[in-house]
Amino acid sequence: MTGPRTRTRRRAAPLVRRLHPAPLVRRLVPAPLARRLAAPLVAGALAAGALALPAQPAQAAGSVVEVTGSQGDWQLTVDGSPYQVKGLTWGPAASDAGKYLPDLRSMGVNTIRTWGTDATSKPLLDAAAANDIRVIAGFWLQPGGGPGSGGCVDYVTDDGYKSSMLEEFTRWVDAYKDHPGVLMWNVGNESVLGLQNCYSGDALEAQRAAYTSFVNEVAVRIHAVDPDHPVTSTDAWTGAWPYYKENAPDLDLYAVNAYQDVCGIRSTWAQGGYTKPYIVTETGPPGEWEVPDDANGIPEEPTDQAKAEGYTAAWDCVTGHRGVALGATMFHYGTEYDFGGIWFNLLPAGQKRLSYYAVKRAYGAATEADNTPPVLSAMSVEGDPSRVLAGGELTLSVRATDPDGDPLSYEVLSNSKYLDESNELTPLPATGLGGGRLRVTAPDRPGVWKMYVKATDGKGNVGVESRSVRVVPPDVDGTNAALGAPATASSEQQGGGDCPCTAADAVDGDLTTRWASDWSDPQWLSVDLGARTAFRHVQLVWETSYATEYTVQTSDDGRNWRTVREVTGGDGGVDDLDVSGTGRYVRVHGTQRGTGWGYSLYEFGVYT
Ligand SMILES: [Ca+2]
Ligand SMILES: [Ca+2]
Repeated sequence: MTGPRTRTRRRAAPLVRRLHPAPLVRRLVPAPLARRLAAPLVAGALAAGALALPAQPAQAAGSVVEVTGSQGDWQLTVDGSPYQVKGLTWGPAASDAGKYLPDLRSMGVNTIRTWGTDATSKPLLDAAAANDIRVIAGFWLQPGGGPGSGGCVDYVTDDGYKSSMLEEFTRWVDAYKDHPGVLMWNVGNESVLGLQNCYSGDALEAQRAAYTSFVNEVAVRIHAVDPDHPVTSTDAWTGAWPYYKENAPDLDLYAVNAYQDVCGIRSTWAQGGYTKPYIVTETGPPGEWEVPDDANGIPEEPTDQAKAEGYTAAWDCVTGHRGVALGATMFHYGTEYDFGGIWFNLLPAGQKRLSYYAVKRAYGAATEADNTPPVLSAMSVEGDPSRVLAGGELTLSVRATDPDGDPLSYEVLSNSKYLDESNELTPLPATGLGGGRLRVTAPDRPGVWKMYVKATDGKGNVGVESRSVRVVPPDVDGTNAALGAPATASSEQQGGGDCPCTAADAVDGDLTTRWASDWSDPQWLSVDLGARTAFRHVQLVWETSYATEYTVQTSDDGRNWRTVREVTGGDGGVDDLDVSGTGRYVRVHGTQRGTGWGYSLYEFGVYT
């Protein structure tokens, strides 16, 4: 049995910590049977469309896309004309393509990138073609690189998986090869990197070789079905390229996702002795996995302005590698409005940010007439951001100006990713104090939170800044008689995550250690004060696994208990109880858990 998920922040190996939307895994994993049934229908529909061609010129035969030129002087051509990939990765549902693609076109975007291709891709390809945009159509292979991709494949021995993917991919290439929305095929995403989550040492090397050999096999098969579109394969860093160089000679070009390191690709390409050009399939400002930590020990998110400059700089480095870098699909035309969405999306919840306009400028579209977003600066937390009292008043301050003079509306949101890996943003009721000062009630759960201030201009634009605060339990007057006293419990979680989590861990005065019980009711934790002691306050600091119903009890012999307080409707966080009692033993007796896990207390204080 493993306990509640580890609360300590897990920082995986560099590059793995992608705030990926994992779009494919969610979108592209319908039940296998459904996919098999859908395939002939789509093929049939395409056949019918082909018969109706004269009446539908927009669905004319696909383009011929080629990588032409010679070493260091390559270009991509579409029907013979030079084509620089000015792209964005695509986040919304394919069914929303008609809504968003005209906007992408207005940004100067000519290309979008996806992570998977199947029957659901047709509306996206149709809308792309209608808007003179082309798609780098992805095919997903396990394990992938980002969280949520998951799965481990044995590329050395698992012929079943490989033949199934080969059949799957070529089926969709065959279905869409004549579609004018297709630019190229992209096989896999960050699996050379992702395999490190499954293997190590010589086995990892063998898997990486087998994976890139398989990618080559897919490329050969795609070329046989569709000679008119290039095939590439994305990985997470140029460290994957030696494997492709060795094992995937049939790729037409390389592809790499690079954020902070995007400007270093040029030199690694030159040093690697490669004989193929490349595209950058994800880039933008530095990610969560590559920024320095702030004073509270969590990754310091770049400001909106820094992010916007990040896109501009990335594009400059891509275009600076003339004749070799054939363009980029920057990350990310996404609308998710959450932790990852605020980090990377150009338009979270559909509201456009400085980075949206930076990309639009980079791609050569006119922005002079645009109404642009509020510019936030100098966000701060009043008081000590490393010591914010749980449930107390918290005042944030920010300077915001709107280039168009639009009146601004503010919102404050919180996120608990660094406590519990939640991606959600929770709005907090805020009182405007004037002068960019906003007062909210601090979260009740101790730990490091992110606080966001969002300013909207009523013209479809948004500015967002964030800072971290460390929430701590309120001080209690008096002496904590339980501190360091002998403690026992009905059960203790022995292992998993940050455990063992013993009874003593709840009275050690350390907010990073905790007691955790078995996952059943009732459970109790008892502290022996050594002698009959009168107390007047109890403070419980719950971990995520809290109690909704519990009692505080006293005893003189550790066997016969008197209830001095009954709590119902508990919501976790910090419970401060003014309660009078006397006894040698004091215990918390949980009768109803608030989660599917056990009971878990960081600290149990008994104050005299
Ligand atoms: Ca504005
Ligand atoms: Ca503790």
